[in-house]
Amino acid sequence: MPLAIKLIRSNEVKQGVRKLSPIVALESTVLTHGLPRPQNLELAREMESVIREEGATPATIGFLDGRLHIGLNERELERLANEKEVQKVGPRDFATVITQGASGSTTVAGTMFACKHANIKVFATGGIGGVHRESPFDISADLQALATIPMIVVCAGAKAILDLPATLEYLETMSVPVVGYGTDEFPAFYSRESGLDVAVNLGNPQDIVAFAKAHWNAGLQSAVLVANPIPKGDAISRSSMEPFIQKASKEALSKGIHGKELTPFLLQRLNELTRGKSMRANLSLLLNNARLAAQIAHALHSSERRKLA
Ligand code: PSU
Ligand code: MN
Repeated sequence: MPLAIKLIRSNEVKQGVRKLSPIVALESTVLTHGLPRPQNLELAREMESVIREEGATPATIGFLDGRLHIGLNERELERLANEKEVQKVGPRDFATVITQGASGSTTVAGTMFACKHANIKVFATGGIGGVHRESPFDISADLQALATIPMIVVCAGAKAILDLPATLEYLETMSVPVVGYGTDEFPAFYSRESGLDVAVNLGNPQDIVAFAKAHWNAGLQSAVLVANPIPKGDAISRSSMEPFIQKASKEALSKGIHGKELTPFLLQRLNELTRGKSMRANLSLLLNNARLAAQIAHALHSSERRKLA
C-alpha cells in the first residue's frame, strides 16, 4: 500500500529545504499537555528562535483539522497552544485524528513518526517518555519509536517521574545507544545526576554525528539518543525532587489516573508542588536542547555535503 499521509509543510520549512538549511523538528505535546499557558506559547516561540539563531530551520510538528503539519506558522502555533480540545497524539492515534479531522499535538513518538515521513533527521525534546513507576506495563511508545526510527533525538534524559533504570534497560534491549553530552551519567531531566551510566560520553556535535553515522552504517535502524544535562543554574537536586515525585505518583495511583493522562498529570502536580520551580527547569532544558540539536543538524549537514563534494 502506498504511503498516503499528506504532509503540510510551512513556508519556512519549504524555504529551508530549498536553501538546504538543516531542519530541526520539535514536538508539540509539551506545549499542550506539558506546560501551562501562557508559558507554553512563549516557550514554543523561543525554541524556534534559538534554532534560527544557530542558522537552522525549526519545524514544530502537530495536527490541525486532521492534517499533519511539518512546521507551524505563527497563527497555527498559537491555535495549537490555545485550543481546548487538542488530543495527545502518539503513532497509535494518527488514524484517530486523521479520521476525525481533529487537532492533535504529537508526542516524542508521534513526532519521530512524522519525521520519518518528512525525512527529518534531528529532533529536540525535553525528556523522553519511558517505563512508568506506577505500573511496569505502562511503557511509553517513545521507546518503541526510538528503537525503530533512525534519527538523532536530543533530550535532557528521561523524566524523573519514570523508572529510570528500567527505561535504560529497555533502550539497551532495543539497541538504542544513549550518548551523554559531556557526561558519563544519564541526566534525570530536572537534575543533572541519576547515578546511572550512559553508553558513551561525547563532547561535541561533530563527534555525535560521526557516532550516529557509524551506528547506521553498521546496519542499525534505531535512533541515537543524546542526553544533554540541564544547565547547572536551573538544575534541581535529585534529593529535593524525589519527595515531590513520590507524592505526585501516590496521588496518581489513588485517583486511578493512567494511560495517556498519567504523564500530563504528574508534570502538572510537580509544577504545583515545587511552586513553579520544576516548570522553570523544564523551560531551561528545552531551550538548551534546541540549541544543541541545531548544532548537531548543522554538523550532519556539513558532513553530508562533504560526502557529495
Ligand atoms: N517531556 C516534557 N513534557 C512533556 C513530555 C515530555 O517535559 O509533556 C511529553 C512528550 O511528548 C512525551 C510524552 O513523548 O510526554 C510521553 O507521554 P507517555 O508517557 O504517555 O508516552
Ligand atoms: Mn503511557
